[in-house]
Amino acid sequence: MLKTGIITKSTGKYYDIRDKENGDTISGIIRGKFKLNGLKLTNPVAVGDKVQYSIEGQIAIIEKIENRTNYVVRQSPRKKHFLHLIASNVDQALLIVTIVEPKLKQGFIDRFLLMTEPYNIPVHILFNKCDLWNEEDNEVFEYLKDVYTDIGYNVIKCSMTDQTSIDDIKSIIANKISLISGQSGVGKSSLINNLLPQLNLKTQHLSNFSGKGQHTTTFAEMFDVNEVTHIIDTPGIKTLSFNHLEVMDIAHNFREFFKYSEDCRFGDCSHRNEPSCAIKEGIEKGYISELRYANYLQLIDEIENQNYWERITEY
Ligand SMILES: Nc1nc2c(ncn2[C@@H]2O[C@H](COP(=O)(O)OP(=O)(O)OP(=O)(O)O)[C@@H](O)[C@H]2O)c(=O)[nH]1
Ligand SMILES: [Mg+2]
Ligand SMILES: [Zn+2]
Repeated sequence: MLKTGIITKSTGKYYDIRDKENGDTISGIIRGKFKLNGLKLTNPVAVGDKVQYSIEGQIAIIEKIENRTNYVVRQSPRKKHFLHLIASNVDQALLIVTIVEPKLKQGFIDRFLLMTEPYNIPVHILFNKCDLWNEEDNEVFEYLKDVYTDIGYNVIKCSMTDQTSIDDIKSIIANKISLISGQSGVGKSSLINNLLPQLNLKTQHLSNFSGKGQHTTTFAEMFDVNEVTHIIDTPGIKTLSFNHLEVMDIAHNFREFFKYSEDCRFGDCSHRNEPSCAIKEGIEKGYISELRYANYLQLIDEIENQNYWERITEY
């Protein structure tokens, strides 16, 4: 008889499974091979996965992964031809970014949104550490806030030193499973410590603020705020590449481009040099963000260069 449970922690080789019946947590491993859309995965099972398992001695053997309602997946940072699952079956994502300490990487938000868009996972973009902002930083925030609220994302500014911020976030996460993600050092674990002080998670040392330092959180883990509210802490993201995608995948997952693209002359318009392109028209008229467009161009160039390089080195 197989038991059922949910993955609450993934360390690469071992997985914590919380049993559905009794709520106990047991450590498990995977048997067999699992793929995702024909692509290899560095971690076949992710936090949030619902699994069936058997028990052999002290250890659980994961035999089956139940169908996912959604998942967030990235290209593996170490193995280019592998995918890495960040989490599965989430209700929403909290993308934590900073303007300073560490500096926001150009294009990072748009790259992140490429991972949540295929399943329409709602994203709240939290601009953290606003206690450190000067006037200029505030202007950057206001600018970015407009860019992302215009296309339907919830944008807030917050600080982990401010109780009102924490209360706002508490109401955002209530009764949901939330993925907490972002670059290293932005305050993901600090947020979770504020929500669940008893956890006392390790956070980055002040001297390490450059963002180039070590990642403090190294594994994804789900924590329970209460019985119906769960949050998933994840390791900081350094870079996001999308060489497993095609240009049209990118075009379709820039949500406002997709919306207006039905007015492009060509059905497969890449919005670059094609005539009568509704996206370029939208930029001229001001209803599509130039910043989003610049980041889009950068992404599709990257993909094309990569694919070209792979073709000519494949013999
Ligand atoms: N001034 C200020 N510092 C903050 C704020 N939030 C977090 N910090 C500090 O930023 C540093 C990094 O925070 P962490 O919570 O470790 O960041 P993280 O996103 O979990 O980092 P990784 O686990 O490496 O991905 C810590 O020293 C925190 O105390 C904030 O709102 N304001
Ligand atoms: Mg952390
Ligand atoms: Zn177009």
